Amino acid sequence: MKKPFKTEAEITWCPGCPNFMILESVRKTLMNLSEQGVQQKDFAMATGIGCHGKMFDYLDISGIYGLHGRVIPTMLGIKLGNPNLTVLGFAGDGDTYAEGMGHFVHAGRYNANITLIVHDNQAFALTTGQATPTSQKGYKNKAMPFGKPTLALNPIKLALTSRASFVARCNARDIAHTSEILEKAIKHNGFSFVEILQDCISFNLETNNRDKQMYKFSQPCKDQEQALKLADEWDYDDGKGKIALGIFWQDTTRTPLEEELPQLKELLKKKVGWTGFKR
Ligand SMILES: Cc1ncc(C[n+]2csc(CCOP(=O)(O)OP(=O)(O)O)c2C)c(N)n1
Ligand code: SF4
Ligand SMILES: [Mg+2]
Repeated sequence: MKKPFKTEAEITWCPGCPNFMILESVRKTLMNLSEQGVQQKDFAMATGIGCHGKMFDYLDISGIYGLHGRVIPTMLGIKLGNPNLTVLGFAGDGDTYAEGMGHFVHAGRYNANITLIVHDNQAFALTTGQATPTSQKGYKNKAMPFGKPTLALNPIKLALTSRASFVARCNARDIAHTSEILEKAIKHNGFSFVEILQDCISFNLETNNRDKQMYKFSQPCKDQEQALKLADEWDYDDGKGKIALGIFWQDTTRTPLEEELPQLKELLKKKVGWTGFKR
């Protein structure tokens, strides 16, 4: 029998890849939301190109299989076309923090009501494991046999300082927690960024199995200073630091982009996209 929100396409991820768990977390979230009245047709997605991008093939909602690095502009395009859609973006760490970085730093400022989900496996996995901006210093891969010579960036700190109004991190292997965070992210009325730490069992094995380093916190931080401090506990280069999981920041006082633009506000009020707009 067909499972809700799942296509019947054959799954080609490596057997045991935590992407399977991310897919289950997303399905669980969408099933919860559909019980609360959101219909399948109300969701739309954009994906990048990479192992994460295959979410497009396996998740049964409409969308655009985008270009590598262009998940955010594709999501914005969908949102501007019909602000009533619940827009989800599935992106990779290479996709978001390398080629797509210019979009990432502006997304928080724009604050459109969209949810960006980054599958961070600290590698360009689909292209056989080259180093990304979040790979740890010293990571040996085929393109850098002597190890990555540069430091990693911390996307949580970057999102916080780029004014994202919802910033969270979770563990791909914890389906219940990831699904809980995703539901809150989708319900947040503004730009939500969810970084999912994901093992890649074929490349960058050094960063796998970090569950013992991870701990969950329950309440969003009360201010940016506290959120930055928490994000600083682990700098992505460090094999030892404590990895905090939860909602680092949620600002509910901001107005989303769609509500700042009169034409889009009208579409929201009428619950239609541009094709249903009567002048
Ligand atoms: C515009 C463009 N640049 C580069 C590529 C090559 N490319 C395809 S997948 C990929 C790696 C993706 O890595 P990441 O975004 O981390 O996703 P993962 O495979 O790890 O899920 C790259 C570099 C491409 N297809 N298109
Ligand atoms: S290469 Fe890594 S991320 Fe890609 S499917 Fe295999 S285990 Fe998963
Ligand atoms: Mg990756």
